[in-house]
Amino acid sequence: MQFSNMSRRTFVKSLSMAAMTTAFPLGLGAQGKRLPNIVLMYADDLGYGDVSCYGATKIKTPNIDKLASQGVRFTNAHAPSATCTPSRYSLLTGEYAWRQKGTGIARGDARMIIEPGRSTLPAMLKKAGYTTGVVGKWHLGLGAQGKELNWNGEIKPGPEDIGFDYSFLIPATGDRVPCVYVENNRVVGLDPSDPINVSFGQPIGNEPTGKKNPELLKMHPSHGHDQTIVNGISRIGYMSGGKSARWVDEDMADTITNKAVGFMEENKNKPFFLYFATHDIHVPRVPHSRFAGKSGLGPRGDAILQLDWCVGKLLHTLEQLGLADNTIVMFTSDNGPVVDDGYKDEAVAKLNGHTPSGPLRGGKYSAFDAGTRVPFMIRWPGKIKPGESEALMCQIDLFASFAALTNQKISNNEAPDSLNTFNALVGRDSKGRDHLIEHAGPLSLIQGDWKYIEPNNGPKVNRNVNIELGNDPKPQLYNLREDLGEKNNLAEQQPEKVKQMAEALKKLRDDGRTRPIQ
Ligand code: NG6
Ligand code: CA
Repeated sequence: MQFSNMSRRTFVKSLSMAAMTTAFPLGLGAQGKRLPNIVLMYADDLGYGDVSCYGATKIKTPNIDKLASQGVRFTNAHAPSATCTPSRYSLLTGEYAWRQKGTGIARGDARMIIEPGRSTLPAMLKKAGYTTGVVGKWHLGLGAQGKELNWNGEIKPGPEDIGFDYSFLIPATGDRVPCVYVENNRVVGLDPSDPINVSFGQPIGNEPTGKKNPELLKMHPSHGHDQTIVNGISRIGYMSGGKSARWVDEDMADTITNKAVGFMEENKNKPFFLYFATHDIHVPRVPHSRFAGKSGLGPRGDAILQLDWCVGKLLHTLEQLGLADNTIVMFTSDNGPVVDDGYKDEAVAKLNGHTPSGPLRGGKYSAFDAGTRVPFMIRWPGKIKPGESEALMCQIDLFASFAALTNQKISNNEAPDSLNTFNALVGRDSKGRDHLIEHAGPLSLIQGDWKYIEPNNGPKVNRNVNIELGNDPKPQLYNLREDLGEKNNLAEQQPEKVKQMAEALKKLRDDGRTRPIQ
């Protein structure tokens, strides 16, 4: 076990040695005790520096902070990729998304990217006896590959074909059509006499667009996002029909939070897994009037307050249902932060000294660490001693780690890149992974303190979003312990290290897997 040969440095600052060595039984299910519920709160585009427990001073996130203070707060935990679709693909399948074509940012009408029947995190937990639900942003495609997608009938395959018992979805993103919810394969509130049509090529129907009718907008695009107008906001893509089913952005957080609460209430007497994927703080940022104008940082800050409220509401529900003690709660984000991601929402003008990336370089889309290093915390009262951990962690490992917890065997061809880091997750191992591949445009390899970014000819900066992408035609090598902000490229000084890491990355890529064959 990793635990036995870990370096007992001062990584886990306030965890006592006693807590790190006290064993509690794995596979509780096998021993006849009720398995703990698992709630995974997955924020969108929330950066390492966006919450006060990670150092933000211009905004307060009391509920997220409380969760962190009651559990382990990780300082070196990563989303698998620097954008949404590949991160979620990897989270659910335990396979690095870059191994498969078609796992980039999905269109609003993309067909399902994860093939039906495939072994996934929810399918594995379902086998272990869990009732599984997904509420919120999906962005992994719906409907059969190669077939027409009809939004007016049964939309299949969907989440239930990869292990979810219940689903309530924002099909893609808040800024992509169709702007409707899909609950258990059907658009919610659809009037059959007003069918939905969606297009990501030619305009469809005769509805106003952001491009032609800017006078109708309550929020204007800064780049892209100038197609069909829904709720006064122009989106990516065209849609017509489905008027009665269209969401109201201001109510979105309440809507999905209520669905998540309902799922927990309904399943309170049996083990459940809830994957709660928020729309916040992705664009368009249109929070409810309870939060609008409250942060002083514009809608982006207000969306952070709203997100924090959602976290509080879910935690409160667990208390009320008497489930808090027997529930593992995690909170993290799908990729790093972006300030202007396509709408003129004052996010840049009102930053007010707030630093969404914290001490890290880059942001969403970037190979620099802010692309993937995100807030990550886990609470399990009585089982996990509160503290802080520097272990190298990745969301891709939840599959193998929870398989270990629930006594599920995973075969060699399942979840090929998911490592069992359960001991690190619960604060008993201060090291976590021995390596990690980060994914933006180029791949990066992290080994110990070192990070190697492979050469890439892409642009250095994405001018629209004003983020350094970490692309460089030359190799980059950083010592993250000494240079967390990746300012000092040591590649020329350390050619041997570069060679070793480039070869290691090549092998991990060519092998098609990173979990050793057993
Ligand atoms: C980009 C969008 C951006 C956002 C992103 C996906 C434009 C110009 N930009 O293409 O606004 O939607 O895709 O974000 O259209 S993610 O968090 O879901 O990956
Ligand atoms: Ca995202």
